[in-house]
Amino acid sequence: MIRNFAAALLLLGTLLFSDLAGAQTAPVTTQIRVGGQVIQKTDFDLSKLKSLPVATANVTYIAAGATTSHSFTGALLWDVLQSVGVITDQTVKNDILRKVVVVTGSDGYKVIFSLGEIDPFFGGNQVIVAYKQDGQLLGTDGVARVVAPGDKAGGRFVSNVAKIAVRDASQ
Ligand SMILES: Nc1nc2c(c(=O)[nH]1)N[C@H]1C(S)=C(S)[C@@H](COP(=O)(O)O)O[C@H]1N2
Ligand SMILES: [Mo]
Repeated sequence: MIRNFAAALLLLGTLLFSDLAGAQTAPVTTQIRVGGQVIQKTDFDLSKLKSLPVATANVTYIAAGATTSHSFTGALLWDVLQSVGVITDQTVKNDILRKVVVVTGSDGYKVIFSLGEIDPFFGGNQVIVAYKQDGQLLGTDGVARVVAPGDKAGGRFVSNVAKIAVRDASQ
């Protein structure tokens, strides 16, 4: 009887809080593993990110229903990927347009960008792997967060980026 009651309470709790399913606290990162379909799998720490050309953006976006504005400084996601070399098949027409990049936070949060949207010859979106927000290092948001200046909401602004992986999405 008591056990049934406990089970019912647990079920009720699960239903009430199911919109938080999967939400985790993110360990603070100090480096990003860049891998998948790249020539040279590489770990990027702050100094390695800083060695790439600097990109900045002032961005206004909606986070949890509130409009927020920040300036971000970092390296272009495209430049990070170029520095490790994206593997493409020269015999496949525009093979780069079949690729996506999976960005994973240290809490397991994941989002996708397509290479077509960040390739300067195609979408050219200035997606940034940002190590500064409003002129300061990110602190509890880790070594870097991703910033997608064209996005209206902050869902793809992954903080505590732990992994960036190139994948072929065409099969
Ligand atoms: N690692 C990680 N990054 C994340 C999230 C998350 O759950 N985990 N949530 C995203 C969502 S839904 C939003 S709206 C923004 C909010 O970021 P900010 O409040 O720091 O601007 O962070 C994004 N980055
Ligand atoms: Mo959000």
